[in-house]
Amino acid sequence: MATTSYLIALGSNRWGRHGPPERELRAALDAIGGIVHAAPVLRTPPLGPSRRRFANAAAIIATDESPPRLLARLKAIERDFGRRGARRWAQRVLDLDIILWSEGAWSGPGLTVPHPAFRERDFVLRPAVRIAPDWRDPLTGLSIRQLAERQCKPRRS
Ligand code: PH2
Ligand code: MG
Ligand code: MG
Repeated sequence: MATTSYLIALGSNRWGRHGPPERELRAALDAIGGIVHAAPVLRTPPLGPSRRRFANAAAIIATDESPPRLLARLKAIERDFGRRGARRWAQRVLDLDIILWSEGAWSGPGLTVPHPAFRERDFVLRPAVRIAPDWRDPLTGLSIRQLAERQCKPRRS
């Protein structure tokens, strides 16, 4: 039995060999394996320059892999699904991001856990709150439910 778990965010806004973005995400869950809980796929408006809407989902996976090992495997799955190039925020067949780890924080070359921007991203929090409302962000101490609620409220600038 794996002793650690991760919260993973999935995104797609391009067709790939499995079909439309929703299908790509479902196929990605099969490829990742070790799924404990998967959130239903949502359609979300693009944040940033891409004009196409995204399909987004989230999953809790159980694995003994370290964060860099898991990241390398997720990157290999992205490549296998046809993702090319590393242009930031370009359209993509598949984006797999590590959001949280049951063991807390991790920082190394090319990888920071918790994901540095997830607290402000509706397209991550909305699926995540469906499967992990009580998981606490180790940096702020806030649960995903609290982060999602905060995100819905109008903010003072
Ligand atoms: N991913 C991005 C940039 N913008 N917008 C939505 N709605 N969903 C995403 O997954 C997404 C995005 C960069 O990873
Ligand atoms: Mg991303
Ligand atoms: Mg990514």
